[in-house]
Amino acid sequence: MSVRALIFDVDGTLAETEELHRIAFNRAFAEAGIPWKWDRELYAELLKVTGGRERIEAYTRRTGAQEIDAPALHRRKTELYNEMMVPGAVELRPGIEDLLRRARDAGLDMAIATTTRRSNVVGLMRATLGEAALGWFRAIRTGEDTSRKKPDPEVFQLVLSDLGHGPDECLIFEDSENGLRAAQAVKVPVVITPSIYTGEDDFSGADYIFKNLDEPFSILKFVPEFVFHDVSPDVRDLLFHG
Ligand code: XBP
Ligand code: MG
Repeated sequence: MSVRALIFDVDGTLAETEELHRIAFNRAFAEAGIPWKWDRELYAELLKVTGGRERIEAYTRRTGAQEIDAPALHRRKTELYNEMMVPGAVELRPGIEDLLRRARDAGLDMAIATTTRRSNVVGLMRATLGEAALGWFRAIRTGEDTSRKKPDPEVFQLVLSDLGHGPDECLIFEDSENGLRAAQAVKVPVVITPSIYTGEDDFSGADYIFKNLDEPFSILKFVPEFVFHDVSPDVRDLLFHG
């Protein structure tokens, strides 16, 4: 395999943004006078449902609450999230900026495949690498482009079609089991870096699992059946700085 494109999930992979999402949800609930407060333990559970609106709808069903306007609440949550997304609010995860720059220098295509909203991707880039960094990505597909969210593979299918590369020419970076299952469905090799909320997820079948992407010592484990030498030197160089 020769890698021609790197495809990145956003939340939990590029940055630990789920804490900001959680705070934004709680602020939107408080503003609307809804007596819900999602603590970290509950939020970890609720993350099994991808998509913020879908998460509100699932929680509404679970609590039996009446008169919850999930689309309006979610719109407000997105506004609050973007207000909070200022420089310094979150950092990119260790190794991400370096990996993006090295991949760019190496002439690889890069893409984003996320279930979150486009404005949140723009906000994250603006607050970290600067808005111009959005231009580093040849394809950006978000929850607004799909009718089904991860673990459904739709967002990855769109990105693969945008890029025009075969699955064996790409590498997907994910932090969650939902993301891994979506990636596996399109038969693209997957690098997992578990995030603060996904450490207990089932990552069986992942090609690599690293703590972070900053240095070789961050390897959590190699999946036993994975034969490292089957992978071309370009992947090795990217992940291990040569
Ligand atoms: C991230 C999500 C998103 C965010 C909230 O999944 O599930 O729903 O929690 O974003 P992934 P929105 O990292 O797999 O893309 O509120 O904008 O949906
Ligand atoms: Mg994620």
